[in-house]
Amino acid sequence: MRHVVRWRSPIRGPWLTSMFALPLLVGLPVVAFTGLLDRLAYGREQAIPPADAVGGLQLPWWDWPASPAWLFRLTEGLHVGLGIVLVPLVLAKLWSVIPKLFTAPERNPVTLLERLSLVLLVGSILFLIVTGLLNVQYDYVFGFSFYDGHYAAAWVFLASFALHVVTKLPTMVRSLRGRSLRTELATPLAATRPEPAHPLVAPDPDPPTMSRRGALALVGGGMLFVAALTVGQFTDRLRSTALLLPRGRTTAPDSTERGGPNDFPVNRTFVASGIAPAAVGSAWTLTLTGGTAPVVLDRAALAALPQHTAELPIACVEGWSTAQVWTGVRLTDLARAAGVTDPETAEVRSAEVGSPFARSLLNRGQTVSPDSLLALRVNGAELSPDHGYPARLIVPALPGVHNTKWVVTIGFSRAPR
Ligand SMILES: Nc1nc2c(c(=O)[nH]1)N[C@H]1C(S)=C(S)[C@@H](COP(=O)(O)O)O[C@H]1N2
Ligand SMILES: [Mo]
Repeated sequence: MRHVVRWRSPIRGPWLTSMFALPLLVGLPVVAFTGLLDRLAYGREQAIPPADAVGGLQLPWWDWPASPAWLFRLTEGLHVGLGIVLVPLVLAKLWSVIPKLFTAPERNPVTLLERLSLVLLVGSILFLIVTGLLNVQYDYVFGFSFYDGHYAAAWVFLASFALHVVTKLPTMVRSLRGRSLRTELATPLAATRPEPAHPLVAPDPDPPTMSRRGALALVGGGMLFVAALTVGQFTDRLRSTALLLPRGRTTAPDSTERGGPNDFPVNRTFVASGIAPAAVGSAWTLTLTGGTAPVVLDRAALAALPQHTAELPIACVEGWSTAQVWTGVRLTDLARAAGVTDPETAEVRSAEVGSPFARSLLNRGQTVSPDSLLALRVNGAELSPDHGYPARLIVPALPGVHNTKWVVTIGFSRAPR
């Protein structure tokens, strides 16, 4: 192989690369698997349809369950949280193999194919990181669907990752066996020498400026730092520390809700929804359909129905999550009020128009769960306008985005007989 550029770090080599690779070998499949689960949780007929196959790649669909209530909070939290924490490690791994990407491959089909799979692996993982981070930080800044783009790239990643693991696993094991971690951890800068000759090892290295243990500590420290900035996204008590992910921190700083029962993250504020205040004022009504005739309830009638309280999370696909205590009317009680005793699905609509989040379609398990509520109150107080007053949907294990706020209609379908 011919070196096009000269790389001089004396600590680059197969052992260091393998040390970076080992935790990725465990962590990246977890990120990928939970990401695919999140897509399943999103549902196939939901408002922003991930519905149909992207490029012919279809997941086997099954109905996302409504129990345990924390399921989506866990899968989404793992996907986004672990995905973010692994970024320094991915970058370190890329740094460690960079000479390989700049050597001209031999012109035989096998090495060319291997090189192509590496390009796809590196390209897809960078694409996934960038789109994922942008989606957490900003509303849809892409010229394409985040959902479809991120999903299609995930398949490119999975295929090239699998090929990479199969072809490189023996090298990784051999490299790790070749040096003792204990010895490396005891080796200071002054005693740091290059690994034996290898395509990754610089032929004429510069003197070391960092030991291998220093490099491991730098990357590990970077991961811990990122983790510390991220953990507040998922932890109500540490919310204010979530510096990396500003949308999850709290309600607006100038909000009158600060410190009150409605002080938890808001995705879209009432003002941003564009709903006319009169539409959710004293003239507001809820229309239930699916029975022989529509049933219309005002808020007093709704409040007079049996009220049920449950602690349920909101877990946003953007990564933040929170758990709050919600009180409202069970969907099954609303179905009965509508004249549907054995509901199959529920289609919930908001007073908001023109937003993909203004409609939510629930499967049977989500419709009949005893904790699935049309909530009127949170933490013992009336819902604030930002959290969906007069009424909002809250369903266990449902992705946050489908917990529609400012609800005006619920349509039930009957179980087929
Ligand atoms: N009508 C409507 N409902 C909505 C949204 C919206 O923009 N419009 N945002 C959804 C999203 S993405 C999330 S994460 C949750 C957040 O609920 P919260 O703002 O009460 O915390 O509301 C969901 N319900
Ligand atoms: Mo969300």
